Amino acid sequence: MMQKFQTFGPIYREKLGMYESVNIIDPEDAAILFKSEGRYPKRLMIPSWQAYRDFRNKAYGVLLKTGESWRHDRMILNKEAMSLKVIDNFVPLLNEVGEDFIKRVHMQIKKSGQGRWTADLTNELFRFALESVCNVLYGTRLGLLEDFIDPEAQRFIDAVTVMFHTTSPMLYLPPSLLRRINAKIWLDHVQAWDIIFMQADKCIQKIYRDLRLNQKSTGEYLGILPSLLVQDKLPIEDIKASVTEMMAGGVDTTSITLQWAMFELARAPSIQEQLRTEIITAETAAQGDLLKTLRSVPLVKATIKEAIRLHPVAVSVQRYTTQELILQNYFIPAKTLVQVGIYAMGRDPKYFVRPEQFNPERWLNDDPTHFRGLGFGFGPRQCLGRRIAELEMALFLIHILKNFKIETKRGVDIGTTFDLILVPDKPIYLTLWPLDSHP
Ligand code: HC9
Repeated sequence: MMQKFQTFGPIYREKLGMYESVNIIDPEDAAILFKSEGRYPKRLMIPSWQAYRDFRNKAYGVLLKTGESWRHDRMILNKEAMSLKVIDNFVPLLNEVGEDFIKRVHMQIKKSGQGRWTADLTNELFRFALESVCNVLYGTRLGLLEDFIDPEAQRFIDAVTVMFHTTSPMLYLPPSLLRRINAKIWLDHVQAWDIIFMQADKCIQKIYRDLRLNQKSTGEYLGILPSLLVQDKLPIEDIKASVTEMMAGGVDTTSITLQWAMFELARAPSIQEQLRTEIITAETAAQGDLLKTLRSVPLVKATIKEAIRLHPVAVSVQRYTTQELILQNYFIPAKTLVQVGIYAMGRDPKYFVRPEQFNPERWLNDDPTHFRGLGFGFGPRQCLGRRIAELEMALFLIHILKNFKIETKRGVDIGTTFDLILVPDKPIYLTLWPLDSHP
Protein backbone atom coordinates (compact mmCIF):
# COMPACT_ATOMS: atom_id res chain seq x y z
CA MET A 1 0.00 0.00 0.00
CA MET A 2 2.85 2.40 0.82
CA GLN A 3 4.26 1.89 -2.67
CA LYS A 4 0.91 2.33 -4.33
CA PHE A 5 0.16 5.54 -2.44
CA GLN A 6 3.62 6.70 -3.54
CA THR A 7 2.80 5.97 -7.16
CA PHE A 8 -0.87 6.92 -7.39
CA GLY A 9 -1.29 9.54 -4.69
CA PRO A 10 -3.64 9.53 -1.68
CA ILE A 11 -6.44 7.58 -3.35
CA TYR A 12 -6.44 4.62 -5.71
CA ARG A 13 -8.66 1.82 -6.85
CA GLU A 14 -7.64 -1.80 -6.74
CA LYS A 15 -9.04 -5.23 -7.47
CA LEU A 16 -7.74 -8.12 -5.40
CA GLY A 17 -9.36 -11.49 -5.94
CA MET A 18 -13.05 -11.01 -5.31
CA TYR A 19 -12.66 -7.59 -3.71
CA GLU A 20 -12.71 -4.26 -5.42
CA SER A 21 -11.79 -1.40 -3.15
CA VAL A 22 -10.89 2.25 -3.02
CA ASN A 23 -7.86 2.79 -0.83
CA ILE A 24 -7.22 6.03 1.03
CA ILE A 25 -4.47 7.31 3.33
CA ASP A 26 -5.32 10.90 4.26
CA PRO A 27 -6.70 11.39 7.82
CA GLU A 28 -9.08 14.06 6.47
CA ASP A 29 -10.55 11.52 4.06
CA ALA A 30 -10.80 8.97 6.84
CA ALA A 31 -12.71 11.58 8.85
CA ILE A 32 -15.21 12.10 6.02
CA LEU A 33 -15.62 8.36 5.60
CA PHE A 34 -16.27 7.67 9.28
CA LYS A 35 -18.48 10.67 9.80
CA SER A 36 -20.78 9.51 7.02
CA GLU A 37 -21.04 6.08 8.64
CA GLY A 38 -24.63 4.93 9.07
CA ARG A 39 -26.35 3.00 11.84
CA TYR A 40 -24.79 -0.29 10.81
CA PRO A 41 -21.15 0.26 9.84
CA LYS A 42 -19.86 -2.67 7.79
CA ARG A 43 -16.25 -3.72 7.42
CA LEU A 44 -14.68 -6.27 5.14
CA MET A 45 -15.83 -9.76 6.06
CA ILE A 46 -13.33 -12.53 6.44
CA PRO A 47 -15.01 -15.29 4.40
CA SER A 48 -13.35 -18.25 6.11
CA TRP A 49 -14.37 -17.07 9.60
CA GLN A 50 -17.95 -16.91 8.50
CA ALA A 51 -17.71 -20.22 6.63
CA TYR A 52 -16.46 -21.98 9.75
CA ARG A 53 -19.45 -20.88 11.79
CA ASP A 54 -21.87 -21.80 9.02
CA PHE A 55 -20.17 -25.15 8.62
CA ARG A 56 -20.33 -25.96 12.35
CA ASN A 57 -23.70 -24.32 12.87
CA LYS A 58 -22.42 -21.81 15.39
CA ALA A 59 -23.89 -18.42 16.17
CA TYR A 60 -22.05 -15.31 14.97
CA GLY A 61 -20.66 -12.95 17.57
CA VAL A 62 -20.49 -9.17 17.10
CA LEU A 63 -17.35 -9.52 15.01
CA LEU A 64 -19.30 -11.20 12.23
CA LYS A 65 -22.85 -10.00 12.78
CA THR A 66 -24.38 -7.23 10.70
CA GLY A 67 -27.51 -5.09 10.73
CA GLU A 68 -29.92 -4.79 13.64
CA SER A 69 -28.79 -8.01 15.24
CA TRP A 70 -25.22 -6.68 15.36
CA ARG A 71 -26.37 -3.38 16.80
CA HIS A 72 -28.48 -5.01 19.48
CA ASP A 73 -25.68 -7.26 20.74
CA ARG A 74 -23.07 -4.57 20.40
CA MET A 75 -24.99 -2.09 22.57
CA ILE A 76 -25.26 -4.66 25.34
CA LEU A 77 -21.60 -5.64 25.04
CA ASN A 78 -20.45 -2.01 25.03
CA LYS A 79 -21.91 -1.59 28.50
CA GLU A 80 -19.87 -4.56 29.70
CA ALA A 81 -16.57 -3.97 27.90
CA MET A 82 -16.33 -0.30 26.91
CA SER A 83 -18.35 1.91 29.27
CA LEU A 84 -16.54 4.18 31.69
CA LYS A 85 -18.69 2.80 34.46
CA VAL A 86 -17.38 -0.72 34.08
CA ILE A 87 -13.76 -0.47 32.94
CA ASP A 88 -12.45 0.60 36.35
CA ASN A 89 -13.35 -2.91 37.44
CA PHE A 90 -10.80 -4.33 34.99
CA VAL A 91 -7.90 -2.54 36.63
CA PRO A 92 -7.33 -4.77 39.68
CA LEU A 93 -7.87 -7.86 37.53
CA LEU A 94 -5.30 -6.79 34.95
CA ASN A 95 -2.94 -5.44 37.56
CA GLU A 96 -2.51 -8.76 39.35
CA VAL A 97 -1.59 -10.41 36.05
CA GLY A 98 0.94 -7.65 35.37
CA GLU A 99 2.47 -8.17 38.81
CA ASP A 100 2.74 -11.89 38.22
CA PHE A 101 4.54 -11.28 34.96
CA ILE A 102 7.13 -9.22 36.83
CA LYS A 103 7.62 -11.99 39.40
CA ARG A 104 8.18 -14.39 36.55
CA VAL A 105 10.82 -12.20 34.95
CA HIS A 106 12.65 -11.88 38.29
CA MET A 107 12.59 -15.65 38.56
CA GLN A 108 14.00 -16.07 35.05
CA ILE A 109 16.77 -13.61 35.87
CA LYS A 110 17.64 -15.59 38.98
CA LYS A 111 17.60 -18.83 37.00
CA SER A 112 19.93 -17.43 34.36
CA GLY A 113 22.59 -16.69 36.97
CA GLN A 114 23.67 -13.70 34.88
CA GLY A 115 21.71 -10.96 36.54
CA ARG A 116 19.62 -10.42 33.42
CA TRP A 117 17.26 -12.25 31.10
CA THR A 118 17.58 -12.32 27.34
CA ALA A 119 14.81 -13.98 25.38
CA ASP A 120 12.30 -13.90 22.59
CA LEU A 121 9.27 -13.04 24.71
CA THR A 122 6.62 -14.11 22.18
CA ASN A 123 5.37 -17.09 24.13
CA GLU A 124 5.59 -15.46 27.53
CA LEU A 125 3.55 -12.55 26.23
CA PHE A 126 0.98 -14.79 24.58
CA ARG A 127 0.41 -16.37 27.97
CA PHE A 128 0.33 -13.01 29.71
CA ALA A 129 -2.26 -11.78 27.21
CA LEU A 130 -4.50 -14.85 27.51
CA GLU A 131 -4.21 -14.79 31.28
CA SER A 132 -5.20 -11.11 31.24
CA VAL A 133 -8.16 -11.34 28.93
CA CYS A 134 -9.49 -14.42 30.74
CA ASN A 135 -9.28 -12.72 34.11
CA VAL A 136 -11.40 -9.88 32.75
CA LEU A 137 -13.83 -12.14 30.90
CA TYR A 138 -14.25 -14.86 33.52
CA GLY A 139 -12.79 -13.40 36.69
CA THR A 140 -10.65 -16.51 36.89
CA ARG A 141 -6.94 -17.15 36.72
CA LEU A 142 -5.64 -19.85 34.39
CA GLY A 143 -2.18 -19.94 35.98
CA LEU A 144 -0.32 -19.32 32.72
CA LEU A 145 2.44 -17.40 34.45
CA GLU A 146 3.37 -20.31 36.66
CA ASP A 147 5.89 -23.03 35.98
CA PHE A 148 3.44 -25.68 34.95
CA ILE A 149 1.34 -24.53 32.04
CA ASP A 150 -1.93 -26.24 31.32
CA PRO A 151 -1.37 -27.92 27.93
CA GLU A 152 -4.98 -27.13 26.99
CA ALA A 153 -4.36 -23.42 27.40
CA GLN A 154 -1.18 -23.70 25.35
CA ARG A 155 -3.21 -25.48 22.66
CA PHE A 156 -5.62 -22.56 22.62
CA ILE A 157 -2.77 -20.09 22.13
CA ASP A 158 -1.29 -22.14 19.31
CA ALA A 159 -4.70 -22.53 17.70
CA VAL A 160 -5.23 -18.76 17.55
CA THR A 161 -1.89 -18.36 15.76
CA VAL A 162 -2.76 -21.14 13.30
CA MET A 163 -6.21 -19.64 12.76
CA PHE A 164 -4.71 -16.26 11.76
CA HIS A 165 -1.99 -17.89 9.71
CA THR A 166 -4.40 -20.05 7.72
CA THR A 167 -6.80 -17.16 7.13
CA SER A 168 -4.65 -15.03 4.86
CA PRO A 169 -4.07 -17.54 2.03
CA MET A 170 -7.85 -18.06 1.90
CA LEU A 171 -8.76 -14.35 1.86
CA TYR A 172 -9.23 -14.28 -1.87
CA LEU A 173 -10.67 -17.76 -2.43
CA PRO A 174 -14.29 -18.75 -1.90
CA PRO A 175 -14.50 -21.09 1.15
CA SER A 176 -17.13 -23.21 -0.59
CA LEU A 177 -14.51 -24.22 -3.16
CA LEU A 178 -11.87 -24.96 -0.52
CA ARG A 179 -14.36 -27.09 1.34
CA ARG A 180 -15.35 -29.06 -1.73
CA ILE A 181 -11.80 -30.00 -2.56
CA ASN A 182 -10.90 -30.62 1.10
CA ALA A 183 -7.95 -28.27 0.86
CA LYS A 184 -5.42 -28.77 3.65
CA ILE A 185 -5.50 -25.08 4.51
CA TRP A 186 -9.25 -25.23 5.10
CA LEU A 187 -8.97 -28.36 7.24
CA ASP A 188 -6.25 -26.76 9.35
CA HIS A 189 -8.38 -23.67 9.70
CA VAL A 190 -11.39 -25.67 10.86
CA GLN A 191 -9.28 -27.56 13.34
CA ALA A 192 -7.88 -24.34 14.77
CA TRP A 193 -11.35 -22.82 15.26
CA ASP A 194 -12.55 -26.13 16.75
CA ILE A 195 -9.87 -25.90 19.42
CA ILE A 196 -10.63 -22.21 20.05
CA PHE A 197 -14.35 -22.86 20.48
CA MET A 198 -13.85 -25.97 22.60
CA GLN A 199 -11.53 -24.23 25.07
CA ALA A 200 -13.70 -21.14 25.27
CA ASP A 201 -16.74 -23.32 25.80
CA LYS A 202 -15.06 -25.04 28.73
CA CYS A 203 -14.31 -21.72 30.39
CA ILE A 204 -17.83 -20.46 29.74
CA GLN A 205 -19.54 -23.62 30.99
CA LYS A 206 -17.55 -23.54 34.19
CA ILE A 207 -18.66 -19.99 35.00
CA TYR A 208 -22.21 -20.84 34.00
CA ARG A 209 -22.31 -23.76 36.43
CA ASP A 210 -20.62 -21.90 39.29
CA LEU A 211 -22.99 -19.02 38.89
CA ARG A 212 -26.05 -21.22 39.15
CA LEU A 213 -24.66 -22.91 42.26
CA ASN A 214 -23.85 -19.60 43.94
CA GLN A 215 -26.87 -17.46 43.32
CA LYS A 216 -25.99 -15.06 46.11
CA SER A 217 -24.86 -11.75 44.70
CA THR A 218 -22.21 -10.04 46.78
CA GLY A 219 -21.99 -6.88 44.70
CA GLU A 220 -18.38 -7.77 43.94
CA TYR A 221 -17.29 -7.50 40.29
CA LEU A 222 -16.92 -10.97 38.82
CA GLY A 223 -15.96 -10.34 35.20
CA ILE A 224 -17.64 -9.70 31.85
CA LEU A 225 -19.19 -13.14 31.39
CA PRO A 226 -20.77 -13.45 34.86
CA SER A 227 -22.11 -9.94 34.42
CA LEU A 228 -23.68 -10.84 31.06
CA LEU A 229 -25.15 -14.03 32.47
CA VAL A 230 -26.68 -12.35 35.50
CA GLN A 231 -28.27 -9.66 33.34
CA ASP A 232 -29.89 -12.21 31.09
CA LYS A 233 -30.31 -9.72 28.22
CA LEU A 234 -28.66 -11.90 25.57
CA PRO A 235 -29.37 -15.52 24.65
CA ILE A 236 -26.60 -17.80 25.87
CA GLU A 237 -25.59 -18.76 22.32
CA ASP A 238 -24.96 -15.10 21.45
CA ILE A 239 -23.04 -14.54 24.66
CA LYS A 240 -20.87 -17.56 23.92
CA ALA A 241 -20.18 -16.44 20.38
CA SER A 242 -19.02 -12.95 21.37
CA VAL A 243 -17.10 -14.04 24.46
CA THR A 244 -15.24 -16.62 22.37
CA GLU A 245 -14.31 -13.91 19.87
CA MET A 246 -13.03 -11.68 22.66
CA MET A 247 -10.98 -14.48 24.16
CA ALA A 248 -9.40 -15.32 20.79
CA GLY A 249 -9.05 -11.69 19.77
CA GLY A 250 -7.14 -10.78 22.90
CA VAL A 251 -4.07 -12.98 22.57
CA ASP A 252 -1.87 -12.16 19.59
CA THR A 253 -3.06 -8.57 19.31
CA THR A 254 -1.95 -7.15 22.67
CA SER A 255 1.07 -9.42 23.05
CA ILE A 256 2.59 -8.45 19.71
CA THR A 257 1.89 -4.77 20.34
CA LEU A 258 3.67 -5.01 23.69
CA GLN A 259 6.59 -6.72 22.05
CA TRP A 260 6.89 -3.87 19.56
CA ALA A 261 6.52 -1.29 22.31
CA MET A 262 9.35 -2.87 24.33
CA PHE A 263 11.50 -3.14 21.22
CA GLU A 264 11.06 0.55 20.45
CA LEU A 265 11.71 1.46 24.09
CA ALA A 266 14.84 -0.69 24.14
CA ARG A 267 16.20 1.53 21.38
CA ALA A 268 15.21 4.70 23.22
CA PRO A 269 16.71 4.55 26.75
CA SER A 270 15.97 8.23 27.38
CA ILE A 271 12.26 7.67 26.76
CA GLN A 272 12.39 4.78 29.25
CA GLU A 273 13.83 7.19 31.82
CA GLN A 274 11.18 9.80 31.10
CA LEU A 275 8.48 7.17 31.53
CA ARG A 276 9.93 6.00 34.84
CA THR A 277 9.91 9.52 36.16
CA GLU A 278 6.32 9.99 35.07
CA ILE A 279 5.26 6.71 36.66
CA ILE A 280 6.99 7.32 39.98
CA THR A 281 5.62 10.85 40.20
CA ALA A 282 2.11 9.66 39.41
CA GLU A 283 2.30 6.84 41.95
CA THR A 284 3.58 9.10 44.69
CA ALA A 285 0.80 11.59 44.09
CA ALA A 286 -1.83 8.86 43.90
CA GLN A 287 -0.78 7.25 47.22
CA GLY A 288 -1.53 3.71 46.13
CA ASP A 289 -4.71 4.54 44.25
CA LEU A 290 -4.14 2.71 40.98
CA LEU A 291 -7.04 4.35 39.16
CA LYS A 292 -5.59 7.72 40.03
CA THR A 293 -2.14 6.66 38.84
CA LEU A 294 -3.59 5.57 35.51
CA ARG A 295 -5.16 8.99 35.07
CA SER A 296 -1.79 10.73 35.41
CA VAL A 297 0.47 8.83 33.04
CA PRO A 298 -0.15 10.49 29.67
CA LEU A 299 3.28 9.51 28.34
CA VAL A 300 2.63 5.83 29.03
CA LYS A 301 -0.58 6.09 27.04
CA ALA A 302 1.16 8.01 24.28
CA THR A 303 3.82 5.28 24.16
CA ILE A 304 1.13 2.72 23.38
CA LYS A 305 -0.35 4.98 20.69
CA GLU A 306 3.06 5.49 19.18
CA ALA A 307 3.83 1.76 19.14
CA ILE A 308 0.52 1.20 17.36
CA ARG A 309 1.23 3.97 14.84
CA LEU A 310 4.42 2.25 13.71
CA HIS A 311 3.16 -1.28 14.26
CA PRO A 312 -0.60 -1.51 13.89
CA VAL A 313 -2.20 -4.93 14.26
CA ALA A 314 -4.37 -4.38 11.20
CA VAL A 315 -3.02 -3.08 7.93
CA SER A 316 -6.25 -1.22 7.16
CA VAL A 317 -9.63 -0.24 8.53
CA GLN A 318 -12.43 -0.76 6.02
CA ARG A 319 -15.97 0.44 5.54
CA TYR A 320 -18.64 -0.04 2.92
CA THR A 321 -20.02 3.37 2.05
CA THR A 322 -23.76 3.79 2.60
CA GLN A 323 -24.02 6.99 0.60
CA GLU A 324 -22.14 8.68 -2.21
CA LEU A 325 -18.95 10.37 -1.05
CA ILE A 326 -16.43 12.73 -2.55
CA LEU A 327 -12.84 12.17 -1.44
CA GLN A 328 -9.88 14.00 -3.01
CA ASN A 329 -12.25 15.15 -5.73
CA TYR A 330 -13.12 11.60 -6.65
CA PHE A 331 -16.67 10.43 -6.64
CA ILE A 332 -17.24 7.24 -4.67
CA PRO A 333 -20.57 5.48 -5.13
CA ALA A 334 -22.58 3.98 -2.30
CA LYS A 335 -21.75 0.38 -1.32
CA THR A 336 -18.09 0.76 -2.23
CA LEU A 337 -15.47 -0.91 -0.06
CA VAL A 338 -13.13 1.83 1.16
CA GLN A 339 -9.93 0.91 2.96
CA VAL A 340 -8.01 3.35 5.13
CA GLY A 341 -4.39 2.23 4.91
CA ILE A 342 -3.42 2.84 8.51
CA TYR A 343 -0.02 1.16 8.29
CA ALA A 344 0.88 3.39 5.35
CA MET A 345 -0.61 6.45 7.06
CA GLY A 346 1.50 5.91 10.17
CA ARG A 347 4.69 5.96 8.13
CA ASP A 348 3.96 8.86 5.80
CA PRO A 349 5.85 12.11 6.46
CA LYS A 350 2.84 14.01 5.16
CA TYR A 351 0.86 13.03 8.26
CA PHE A 352 3.60 12.43 10.85
CA VAL A 353 6.72 14.53 11.20
CA ARG A 354 9.79 12.27 10.96
CA PRO A 355 7.64 9.15 10.90
CA GLU A 356 10.62 6.79 11.29
CA GLN A 357 11.21 8.19 14.76
CA PHE A 358 9.64 6.58 17.82
CA ASN A 359 8.45 9.67 19.62
CA PRO A 360 5.51 9.19 22.00
CA GLU A 361 5.48 12.91 22.78
CA ARG A 362 4.09 13.67 19.34
CA TRP A 363 0.72 12.57 20.71
CA LEU A 364 0.90 15.03 23.60
CA ASN A 365 1.34 18.20 21.56
CA ASP A 366 -1.80 19.92 20.49
CA ASP A 367 -1.08 19.71 16.76
CA PRO A 368 -4.09 18.18 15.06
CA THR A 369 -3.80 14.44 15.51
CA HIS A 370 -7.44 13.87 14.71
CA PHE A 371 -8.17 10.68 12.80
CA ARG A 372 -4.52 9.67 12.92
CA GLY A 373 -4.85 7.16 15.72
CA LEU A 374 -7.06 4.59 14.03
CA GLY A 375 -5.38 1.44 15.29
CA PHE A 376 -8.57 0.29 16.99
CA GLY A 377 -10.83 1.50 14.20
CA PHE A 378 -13.44 4.15 14.78
CA GLY A 379 -17.00 4.62 15.98
CA PRO A 380 -19.52 1.98 16.95
CA ARG A 381 -17.73 -0.73 14.95
CA GLN A 382 -14.35 -0.09 16.57
CA CYS A 383 -12.54 -2.82 18.46
CA LEU A 384 -14.72 -4.07 21.30
CA GLY A 385 -11.64 -5.13 23.25
CA ARG A 386 -10.09 -1.68 23.02
CA ARG A 387 -10.50 -0.66 26.64
CA ILE A 388 -9.31 -4.03 27.92
CA ALA A 389 -6.30 -3.88 25.62
CA GLU A 390 -5.39 -0.30 26.54
CA LEU A 391 -5.56 -0.95 30.27
CA GLU A 392 -3.77 -4.27 29.98
CA MET A 393 -0.92 -2.69 28.02
CA ALA A 394 -0.67 0.43 30.20
CA LEU A 395 -0.45 -1.63 33.39
CA PHE A 396 2.06 -3.97 31.80
CA LEU A 397 4.34 -1.11 30.75
CA ILE A 398 4.06 0.57 34.14
CA HIS A 399 5.21 -2.59 35.90
CA ILE A 400 7.94 -3.46 33.42
CA LEU A 401 9.42 0.03 33.42
CA LYS A 402 9.37 0.29 37.20
CA ASN A 403 11.25 -2.96 37.56
CA PHE A 404 13.51 -3.38 34.56
CA LYS A 405 15.68 -1.70 32.04
CA ILE A 406 14.92 -2.97 28.55
CA GLU A 407 17.74 -3.48 26.08
CA THR A 408 18.13 -4.96 22.64
CA LYS A 409 21.09 -5.60 20.36
CA ARG A 410 21.97 -2.52 18.35
CA GLY A 411 21.43 -2.38 14.62
CA VAL A 412 19.03 -5.29 14.33
CA ASP A 413 16.39 -4.42 11.78
CA ILE A 414 12.99 -5.98 12.28
CA GLY A 415 10.49 -5.81 9.46
CA THR A 416 6.80 -6.58 9.34
CA THR A 417 4.99 -9.39 7.57
CA PHE A 418 1.35 -10.02 6.88
CA ASP A 419 -0.12 -12.99 8.68
CA LEU A 420 -3.64 -11.58 8.49
CA ILE A 421 -2.50 -9.45 11.37
CA LEU A 422 0.85 -7.72 11.04
CA VAL A 423 3.68 -9.46 12.87
CA PRO A 424 7.47 -9.07 13.23
CA ASP A 425 9.32 -10.86 10.42
CA LYS A 426 11.89 -12.31 12.82
CA PRO A 427 12.10 -13.00 16.54
CA ILE A 428 12.69 -9.95 18.72
CA TYR A 429 15.30 -10.57 21.41
CA LEU A 430 15.04 -8.38 24.45
CA THR A 431 17.20 -8.18 27.56
CA LEU A 432 15.65 -7.28 30.88
CA TRP A 433 17.91 -5.99 33.69
CA PRO A 434 16.62 -5.53 37.21
CA LEU A 435 16.69 -1.78 37.74
CA ASP A 436 18.38 -1.68 41.13
CA SER A 437 21.38 -3.72 39.97
CA HIS A 438 21.86 -2.41 36.45
CA PRO A 439 25.07 -0.34 36.01
C1 HC9 B 1 -6.84 -8.14 7.31
O1 HC9 B 1 -7.52 -7.22 3.75
C2 HC9 B 1 -6.55 -7.71 5.88
O2 HC9 B 1 -9.02 -9.09 17.28
C3 HC9 B 1 -7.84 -7.64 5.07
C4 HC9 B 1 -8.82 -6.69 5.72
C5 HC9 B 1 -9.05 -7.05 7.17
C6 HC9 B 1 -10.30 -7.17 7.62
C7 HC9 B 1 -10.66 -7.37 9.03
C8 HC9 B 1 -9.49 -7.24 10.01
C9 HC9 B 1 -8.24 -7.90 9.38
C10 HC9 B 1 -7.84 -7.23 8.03
C11 HC9 B 1 -7.08 -7.93 10.39
C12 HC9 B 1 -7.48 -8.55 11.74
C13 HC9 B 1 -8.69 -7.87 12.37
C14 HC9 B 1 -9.81 -7.95 11.32
C15 HC9 B 1 -11.03 -7.50 12.08
C16 HC9 B 1 -10.80 -8.03 13.50
C17 HC9 B 1 -9.38 -8.60 13.54
C18 HC9 B 1 -8.33 -6.43 12.75
C19 HC9 B 1 -7.19 -5.86 8.27
C20 HC9 B 1 -8.79 -8.47 14.96
C21 HC9 B 1 -7.35 -8.94 15.02
C22 HC9 B 1 -9.62 -9.25 16.01
C23 HC9 B 1 -9.72 -10.74 15.70
C24 HC9 B 1 -10.76 -11.43 16.52
C25 HC9 B 1 -10.94 -12.90 16.12
C26 HC9 B 1 -9.74 -13.71 16.43
C27 HC9 B 1 -12.13 -13.49 16.82
